[in-house]
Amino acid sequence: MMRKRTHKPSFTDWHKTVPESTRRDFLAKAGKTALLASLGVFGAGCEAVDRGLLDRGLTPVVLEDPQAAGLPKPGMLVHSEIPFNGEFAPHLLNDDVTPTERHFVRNNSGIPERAISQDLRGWKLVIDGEVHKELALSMEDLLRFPQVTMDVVLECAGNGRSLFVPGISGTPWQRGAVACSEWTGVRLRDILQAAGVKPSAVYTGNYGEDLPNDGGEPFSRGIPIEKAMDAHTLIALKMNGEVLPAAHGFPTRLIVPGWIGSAMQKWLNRIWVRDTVHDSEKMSGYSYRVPVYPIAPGDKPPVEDMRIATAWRVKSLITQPESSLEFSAGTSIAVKGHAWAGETQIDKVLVSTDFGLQWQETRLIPPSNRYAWFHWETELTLANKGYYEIWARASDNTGTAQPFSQPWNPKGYLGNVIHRVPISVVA
Ligand SMILES: Nc1nc2c(c(=O)[nH]1)N[C@H]1C(S)=C(S)[C@@H](COP(=O)(O)O)O[C@H]1N2
Ligand SMILES: [Mo]
Repeated sequence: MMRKRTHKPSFTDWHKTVPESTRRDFLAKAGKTALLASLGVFGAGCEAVDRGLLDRGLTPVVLEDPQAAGLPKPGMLVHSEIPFNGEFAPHLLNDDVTPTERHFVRNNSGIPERAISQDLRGWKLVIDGEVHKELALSMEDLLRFPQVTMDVVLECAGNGRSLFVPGISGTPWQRGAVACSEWTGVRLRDILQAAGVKPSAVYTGNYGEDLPNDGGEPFSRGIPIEKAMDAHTLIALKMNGEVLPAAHGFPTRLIVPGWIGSAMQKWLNRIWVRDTVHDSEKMSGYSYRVPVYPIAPGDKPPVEDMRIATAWRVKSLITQPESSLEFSAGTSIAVKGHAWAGETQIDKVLVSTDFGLQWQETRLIPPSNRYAWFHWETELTLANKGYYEIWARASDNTGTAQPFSQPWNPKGYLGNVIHRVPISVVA
């Protein structure tokens, strides 16, 4: 027997999810001119926009309606509409393979028009730089290569940012900017081999069709050539068996298993093979970089002491029970979740209900393939009434386990502090 408590603890603000009816009028209500001005796109007033004189084809990209791309997804916690960022509560992520309608969305810019209209006309994927033969591949060309299907964890580097103390600006992801969907596509290695990688190749510079609203540098990141040549690194053409949805990168995106989500370029249209570490804006400074040594919370190390964030750390999520449920004393409580570990292997997941004094093992269910998440489950019985927290702690085959307190870094990346789910037990 369980029922929902009426007073939820304040750290689970899922009721902020945008309801169907209000988001529809978001742009209208906000006032387009005010919105543009607030985004710093134009100075005060853009009369042509305000008076509806620009038709869709001429609409500034910042005014693209997320709805055209099927956003927000029902039940999503929306952090921002332009660019669109939204995630799901952990209890909505219980599936072994995350359905597309539960996969978080993280955009740095607008969704390209081509993706929204699913239009392949004029689309090519260019491979250039340190290659013997430059390629410009059409979708038909890509489909001629062997197609590979894998379940892969995709997690934003900033997932869990809202749990860092002191707080950090940026999208305040809770725990749901992670998913494990099924991706189908071509091995990046096969494409690079077709182009003939020169010995001078060091890194890729990946580009997509999305352009920033402020006219700045496009979102571009890269990966070392060794990771690009790994058999698991894909140019994905499908997600969960369907052509890539607009929000997730139509027509192609990179899947770089085990690594932070920003490595997985969406709306991919160019891979520039470079003879140096990719030095775009999003590879430099404090972007997607973490200190090389531990720092005190709130400190900002000099930029030369920052390194590029790559693989995820060992991590787990409790997907059942949902936060803040009430149970009767003495009943069995099913506890479930997932665990994943970047480039290492999950070894075990332990759970505790007494703030870490005692731990119990969970049953581990290995995934279908490497780089997909493990599932774990157990049952708990709490004999006495009271407030409890279910804690889950994963460890990997190198003996590394999740921390109890989040090590801090200036941008709130790679958060992997243990997940704690509050419940109450009544007599
Ligand atoms: N072209 C492009 N690719 C991108 C991004 C982007 O803004 N533009 N965001 C990246 C980041 S930071 C993440 S976490 C993932 C999110 O993928 P998803 O929206 O499919 O969940 O895409 C990555 N690829
Ligand atoms: Mo991200």
